[in-house]
Amino acid sequence: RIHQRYRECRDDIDTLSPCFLSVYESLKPAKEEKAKQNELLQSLQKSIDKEWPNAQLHLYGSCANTFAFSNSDIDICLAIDDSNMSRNEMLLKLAEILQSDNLQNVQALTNARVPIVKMMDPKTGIACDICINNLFAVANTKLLKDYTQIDDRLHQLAFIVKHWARSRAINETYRGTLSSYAYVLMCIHFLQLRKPAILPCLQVSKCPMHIQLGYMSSMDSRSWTSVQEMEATYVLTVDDTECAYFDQVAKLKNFGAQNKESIAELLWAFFHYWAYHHDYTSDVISVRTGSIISKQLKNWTRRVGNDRHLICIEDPFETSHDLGRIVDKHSIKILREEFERAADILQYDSNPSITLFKPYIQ
Ligand code: 3AT
Ligand code: MG
Repeated sequence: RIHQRYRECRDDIDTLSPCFLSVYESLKPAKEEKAKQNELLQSLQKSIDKEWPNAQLHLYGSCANTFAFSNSDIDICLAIDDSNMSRNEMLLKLAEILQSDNLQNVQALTNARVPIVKMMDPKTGIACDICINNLFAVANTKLLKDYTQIDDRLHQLAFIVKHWARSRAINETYRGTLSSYAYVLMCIHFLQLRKPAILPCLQVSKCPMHIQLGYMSSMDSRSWTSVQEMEATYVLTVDDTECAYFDQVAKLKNFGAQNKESIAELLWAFFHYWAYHHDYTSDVISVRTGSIISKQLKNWTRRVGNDRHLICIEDPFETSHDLGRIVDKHSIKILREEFERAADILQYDSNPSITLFKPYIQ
């Protein structure tokens, strides 16, 4: 480990970028998919309006945060203020509405961690999960999407990491590995910590200003001003928690320009970080502060019930929520072996953009 920790990046690393970029291009969904999703959303909104005229449907998850592959399922949140009904009653009623609208395979999963109605639209073939009043997910979806507007390398890195995780069967929360949402947060955090930084910390009002300004030292004066003015321009209050951050990201378009690292170098460094540098015993990654914070500070030092905190990823808004808590003794070993495998492939393999994604056969 010590030896790997200090190894230098291979000399030909930049020649690998075009291959990774073509993998990335092949993963991006076609534009028509978006149109089909919107069509479905509008027709669902019409069915809901008849029963609940004040309810709103919001897309969230990968189809709304720009990190969706082709043919992904879509995640929808029904925002409704109806104090006469419990959430389960609403879910059952929603299932009834959808069924009478000829949607297929309608199923209400009232006991899931996030209770949902599942269904499939026979016209477009799109599968959908609908949850109720999960507004944290709406806010974190927008945060992820806003980060992607700042530097294209986030989108490239996160797509490739998601594809790798899916190919290697380590994107399965029901088996104790990480969600897509967790992988995207890992990518954002990694880019916040590059030197010079590729991404800022948008939840800046909670973060000491000198840290932000330190990152910006070599930028032009116009961007400098916009960062000094960086304050919460988006606020959504969910269950007494304020989800607030600076969302005028068009002003931060050049933020990462000082950093010239290519996608291949970033992938190399990302996997090396998680394989050989991250301190799994003491550290928590925090997109909210754009820094590493300690497990001690969060009181995540030992197992509580089923939450083990063996890899700690702080949720940017629900800050008591560790996205790694589902990872257990067995799956942390698998994850770390996969990080090491990926790091070693990027270091030595002659064809890493193929080998990296070799499907894991169970
Ligand atoms: P896929 O392309 O579907 O794999 P996704 O981004 O849709 O990726 P998920 O299906 O894992 O990701 O989750 C859907 C959204 O739900 C993403 C995020 O807005 C929210 N979400 C997922 N897991 C959590 C969590 N543990 N805490 C808070 N929000 C979450
Ligand atoms: Mg999803």
